[in-house]
Amino acid sequence: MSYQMKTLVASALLAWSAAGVAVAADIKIGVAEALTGPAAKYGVAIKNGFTLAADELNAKGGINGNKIVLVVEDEQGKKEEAINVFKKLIFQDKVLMVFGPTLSNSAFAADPIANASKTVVFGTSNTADGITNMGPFTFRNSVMEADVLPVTTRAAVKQFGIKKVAVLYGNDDAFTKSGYDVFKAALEQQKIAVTDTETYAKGDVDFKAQLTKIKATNPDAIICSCLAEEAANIILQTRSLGMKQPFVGGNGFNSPKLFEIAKDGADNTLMGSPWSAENPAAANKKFMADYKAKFGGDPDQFAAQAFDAMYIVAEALSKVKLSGSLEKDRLALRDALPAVKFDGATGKFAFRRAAPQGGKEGGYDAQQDAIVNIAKGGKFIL
Ligand code: 1QQ
Repeated sequence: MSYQMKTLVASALLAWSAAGVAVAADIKIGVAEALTGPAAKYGVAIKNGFTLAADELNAKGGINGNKIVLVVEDEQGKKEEAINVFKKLIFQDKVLMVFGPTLSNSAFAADPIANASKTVVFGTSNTADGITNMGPFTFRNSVMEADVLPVTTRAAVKQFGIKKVAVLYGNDDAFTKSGYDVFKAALEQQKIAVTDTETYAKGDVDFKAQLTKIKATNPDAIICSCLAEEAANIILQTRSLGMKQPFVGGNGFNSPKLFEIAKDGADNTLMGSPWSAENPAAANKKFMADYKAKFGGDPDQFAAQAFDAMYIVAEALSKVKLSGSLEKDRLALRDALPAVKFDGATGKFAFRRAAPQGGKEGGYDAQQDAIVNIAKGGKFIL
């Protein structure tokens, strides 16, 4: 099209919209996830979940006739990259909102940028305490460890008659540290003795020193606040030391990566999650079948949460009359989101307002029940 033609078409569109006739526009949504690096197993599943939902929504005509366009960036599971990517999406690409980042650790670095620029940031996998205390523009549909781990611990006591446990966690990651704090409180509250507490650092691959100490204290189970790859290697090395204890883990365990590495060494691991492949609800069955058809593999919890999150945003956007002013539209989305209720692949969902902290307004957490799963033969079952 020539320049003159383009100008003509543009002014015709403007005249149209000024006359109150809706003009279809793209809705740009930023996706900032760990697509490479150790957290990529989570991040790629998350990206797939968004893609599946956005494609479905667009195939049905988009949102009030407007097409969803995902602007996808790789934040590599690193704080600095999450900051860079958030800045690019918010200031350069001028997206309406941002999904991500994958790890809580990165969210603590990047979410303040979204809050300062009054742009919704929606985490679908951030479960550490304090995420939504970063400000009123932070939302998540991932269920926080504080809501999941006490339930999982109680189930472990019931299942295995546990009286004393050893605890192992990563001490330089926001999620694994937060999970540790929550486990510690739950164990105290449920009067379960701790025989030993051990830590490791990001990137560690040899856990034998810690595990040998744990072995000497003869716990009934091992509590592990760990991301999937570390958890899997810890389990493998536990078995190679001849230890048979069951594991109890958090959200980080819920990845196919756990079984790719630990195989049936992970049997009897307990993990709490709102999503299960065994949930027979129609919405979940359809999600699982469509995911498999599109990506050639089975979805996981993280794909399911991303898929639902896109529908939650779509529901909010369906109530918003987009004005074309980015600032106004970002605020309108922020104001429409809290009221959304949804029943999707992860079941019934609503938002719950986070309490203000340090004089700062809170964002919105997930109000959703966790189901405790147990690992058998290389997968989690109910
Ligand atoms: C967090 C998590 C991880 C397991 C993300 C995939 O829950 O960092 O909060």
